[in-house]
Amino acid sequence: MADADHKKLATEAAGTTKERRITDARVVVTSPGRNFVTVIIETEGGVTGIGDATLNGRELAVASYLVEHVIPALIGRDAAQIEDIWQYLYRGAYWRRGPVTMSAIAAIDVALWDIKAKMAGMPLYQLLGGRSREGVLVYGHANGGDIEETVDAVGRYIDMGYKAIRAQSGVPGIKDAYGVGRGTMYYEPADNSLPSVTGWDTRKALNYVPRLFDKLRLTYGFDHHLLHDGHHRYTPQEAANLGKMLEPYQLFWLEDATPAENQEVFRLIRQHTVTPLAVGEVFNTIWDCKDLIEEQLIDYIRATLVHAGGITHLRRIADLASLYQIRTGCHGATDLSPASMGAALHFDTWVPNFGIQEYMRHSDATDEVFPHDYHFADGYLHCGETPGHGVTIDEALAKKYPYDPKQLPVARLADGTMWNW
Ligand code: CS2
Ligand code: MG
Repeated sequence: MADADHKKLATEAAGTTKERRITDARVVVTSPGRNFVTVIIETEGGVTGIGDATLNGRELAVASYLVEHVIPALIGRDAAQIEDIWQYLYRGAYWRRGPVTMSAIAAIDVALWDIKAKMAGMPLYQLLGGRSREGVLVYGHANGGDIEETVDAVGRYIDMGYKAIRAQSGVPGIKDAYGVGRGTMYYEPADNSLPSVTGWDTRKALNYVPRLFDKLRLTYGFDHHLLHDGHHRYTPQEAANLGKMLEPYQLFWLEDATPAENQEVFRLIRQHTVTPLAVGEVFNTIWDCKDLIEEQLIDYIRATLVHAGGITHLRRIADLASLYQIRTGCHGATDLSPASMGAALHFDTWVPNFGIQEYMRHSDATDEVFPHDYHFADGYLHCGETPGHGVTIDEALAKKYPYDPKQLPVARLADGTMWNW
C-alpha cells in the first residue's frame, strides 16, 4: 500500500477529521542568550504544538535534518497518530539512533503530544496517566572558583528554598574546571564559535572534591540532598575511588563518573562503592542504557525527552528502569529550552519512578521568547494546568535573536593529551 493510501485509511479509520491533518511544520532557530532549535507543527483545525530540538553546539545539524528529511514527510499526516509517526521516523530513516536523529524525532513527538493534549483540553500529564505527585523535586547548580565560593553558593540555593543542590568547584591547578559558571545563576559552557580549551587533572580533582563535600556537610549538615557531576572525566577505577571517598557525605548521586559507551565498565565502580550513580544525559535510546539498567549498575537514569526520542520513547526507558527500582533524573541544563522543561515537568508529574529533575534557570531573555506556565516554589517545580505542555514561542521576538554559533569546550591534560570534556 502506498504511504499516501495508508495515511488516508488510517485517517478514515480514526473517524477524523480534517482538523487533525498536519498542514505545516517549521523550525525556528533563535539565540536569546544561547541557541535553541524549536519545531512548530500546525494542524488544519488551527491547533499548534511546539517541541525542542536543541543539541548544544550542533544545533544546525538537527535543524537541517528536520527541514530536509522530516518535515516534508509529515505534511498531510494525522497529528493524533503519534506512535505511528514515531515508528515511521525511527524505522523509516534506516539509520537508527544517534543524537541528531533522536533529537529531531523528539521535537516532533513532543509537539504532537502538545497538540493532542490541547485538542483533548487537558494538561499533558493527564493524558499520560494523571498526577503521581504534588510537585517535581528539582536540583539547582551551585558553583564557585574554590571550596569557599562553592560553599557560599550552596548557601544561596538553600536560602532560595532548594532541597537538592549540585555542587561543583574550581580546582587549584586545573584550567577552567567543568561546572564553574561565569555568573552566579547561569552557566553557559558553549562559549566560543570554536571550542575553547580547558584542562583536567584527575589527581588534583581527587584531592579536592572530597574536601568540598566535607566542608559542605560540616557547614549545612545532612538535611539537603547534595549531588556532584564527574562529567565523564574519571576512569572506572578512579570513579570507584571517588565514590568511596564520598560515601561519608551521603550524596544523592555521583553523575557521569566515567564515560558510558561501554556499559559494562560500571560493574567495577559498583563493586566498590555504595554512592548512588546517575548516568544518561548523552544517551539517545533505550539501547544505550539497557545493560546499565538490567544489571542494576546505576540508580538514576538521566536520559531526557529532547535527546532520547521524546515522550514516546522516554516512557519506555522509564518503564524498563522501574522494573529494577531505578528512578528518573532527567537532564535539565540551560541548553534544553523551556519547551523541553515544560514537557519534562508533565512527564515528571506522571512518571511513577520519578527521582529528581535537574533545573538550571533560563535567562530572562529566554523566558520571554518561550512564555510558560510552570513555576518554582519551595524546592519544587510545578507544571501548569494549561492544555498541552504549557510552553509556547513568541516567533516575532525569536527573530530578534539570530543564531549565534557557539560550541562546547574540549579538555586536555597538562601534556596536551585530549581528554573528555
Ligand atoms: C551537564 C550539562 O547539566 C549537566 O549535568 O552535564 O551542563 C552538560 O555539560 C551540558 O548540557 C552540555 O550541553
Ligand atoms: Mg551532567
